[in-house]
Amino acid sequence: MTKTVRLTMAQALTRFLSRQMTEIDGRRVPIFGGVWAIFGHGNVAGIGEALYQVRDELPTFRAHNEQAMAHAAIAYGKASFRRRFMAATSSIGPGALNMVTAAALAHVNRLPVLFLPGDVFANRLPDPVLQQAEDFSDGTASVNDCFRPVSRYFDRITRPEQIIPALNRAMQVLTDPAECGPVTLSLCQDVQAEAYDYPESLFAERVWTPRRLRPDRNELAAAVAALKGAKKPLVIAGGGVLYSQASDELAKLVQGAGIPVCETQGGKSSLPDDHPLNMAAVGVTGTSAANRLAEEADVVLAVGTRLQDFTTGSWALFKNAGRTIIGLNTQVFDAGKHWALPLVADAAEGLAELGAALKGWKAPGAWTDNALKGKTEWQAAAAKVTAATNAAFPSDAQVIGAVQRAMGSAVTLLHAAGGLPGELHKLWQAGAPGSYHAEYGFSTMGYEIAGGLGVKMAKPDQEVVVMVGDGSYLMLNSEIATSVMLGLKLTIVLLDNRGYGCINRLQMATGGANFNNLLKDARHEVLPDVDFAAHAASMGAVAEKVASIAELETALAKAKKNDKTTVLVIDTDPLVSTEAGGHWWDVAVPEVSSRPQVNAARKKYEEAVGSRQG
Ligand SMILES: Cc1ncc(C[n+]2csc(CCOP(=O)(O)OP(=O)(O)O)c2C)c(N)n1
Ligand SMILES: [Mg+2]
Repeated sequence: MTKTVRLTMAQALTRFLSRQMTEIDGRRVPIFGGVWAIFGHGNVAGIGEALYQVRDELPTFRAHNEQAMAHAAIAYGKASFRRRFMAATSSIGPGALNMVTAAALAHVNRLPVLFLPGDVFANRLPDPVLQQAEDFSDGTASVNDCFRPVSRYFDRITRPEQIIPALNRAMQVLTDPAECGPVTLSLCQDVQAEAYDYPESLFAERVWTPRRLRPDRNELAAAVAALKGAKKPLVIAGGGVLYSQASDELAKLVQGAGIPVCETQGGKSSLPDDHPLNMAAVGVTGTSAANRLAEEADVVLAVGTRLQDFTTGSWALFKNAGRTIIGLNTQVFDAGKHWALPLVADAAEGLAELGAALKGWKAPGAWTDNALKGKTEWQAAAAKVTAATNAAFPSDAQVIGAVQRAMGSAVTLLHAAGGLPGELHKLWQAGAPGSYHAEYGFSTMGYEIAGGLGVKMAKPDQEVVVMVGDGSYLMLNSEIATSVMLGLKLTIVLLDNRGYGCINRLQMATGGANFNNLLKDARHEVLPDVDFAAHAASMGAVAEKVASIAELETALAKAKKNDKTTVLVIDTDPLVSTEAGGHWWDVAVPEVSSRPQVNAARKKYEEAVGSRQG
């Protein structure tokens, strides 16, 4: 007879989660770092009670906003190189839907997170319940169906025993490098509380280790042949290099063969910035060193990247008509993009096997020398724009320079939206793998602060520096209070340019009038003058408005020594961004307009689109 234990579905679920383990540096640790929860109707009585039962093995953390707590959970998974992750549970209705944007963020970025939103009654007897949306034609629909397109695996649990296969599938998706993404188990509230005789074996401790696919023999041979024939090879390092922890294999391959490397937003810090072959950022927010090579490259080895438009310059960056792209990726979908030669494999395994097969082969010396020269030129250009200044309204680049000088490269730097991602991608000098944390797949305003909290939970010994614009800060800042409450220190640098600076610049670049982006250009009776320092201080942070770059550096040095979340506010210039480097990006400009500036921008746009190489 199978031994069973009588538990509610919610109790079985939380007990199961608490028994899932992984190994980090030879040490067995729980694979779930904890559960973020905001309780309400639909989860307090079921999941809430069950989380209390396991609170010592599987800690629960309380947040202020469901989207933000999900950001923290996702950032935790990213900062852990997807080896560990978190869950997030909400009440039904608005609490659940607040997590949908975060689910999309995790989906786009291929990051593991387990969503446990409460759902309406499976038995439907009390319908319509508080917060239930009624569908006139579909009795099975609930608002949680919104999670379907933004989950890698979605399931609605309408009977307690369904959780058994659902948890099996959930763990497969969360731990598989190719499938990895958000899992949503939508938990009907009556079913959470229903008891079932679960097999005891369900709660046995399991240890999950990341799957490392080795390349197919034929695909490897084709990739090696392409690389051996290359005169101008280039590696693009994406986030997959970091998740696979493949930096050593990458360095070995490119050093052996003299191949320059450039990095996507997700892949930045695959090699340290000062590695001679690291040309740093590629694409729309790329360095001149990287982009010049990308234009000429005849074989592009794209490792662990989705090749999104910021990387490919909307597919106008690679100008060598005879180029071959090799897609080294665990996911077939990514490996074969744009007719790439697929090399389906784990990044570390794939790079190691390529390295072995290429042993003794070297890229033409002139190509490698040209790369090294380009890097030196770029470094000079970058030093110029990040140098200290006395300007009353410094540029983002000058603030980045100050943060870098004060904090060094050993911190983990985090950003997500606004003008900062482009500037940081170009200019931040990253150190160890994972020390540069960009959410630039979904570029979600409001990821920054809560994301920083998740990184700090994953790496408690690291200084976590969050750089954020005034717009993102105003959108979602409430987890500052949580960081103070949990004693998890963040250093937040807030750049106040009084509006949506980067979108204002994009508006101007597409011929638009200055309209509805900067506060001064938006309809107003009173021009807002938000006291960000007072606002942050009200949540318990140490907060200060600094008047100059020099003051910022002093304040950062002070912040390094204290152990409390610190918010430093600096006024910046909304109109300036770094001109060096960069590349065209496809943003559709109106075909007809009464504005001559739009017509001029359209003309330029058509020229750019016309020069795109399929
Ligand atoms: C949730 C969300 N809404 C809208 C956008 C579009 N968007 C991208 S950047 C941006 C402005 C960000 O303003 P701020 O944080 O002040 O940064 P700045 O552009 O001024 O550097 C907007 C509206 C987005 N990325 N995310
Ligand atoms: Mg702004």
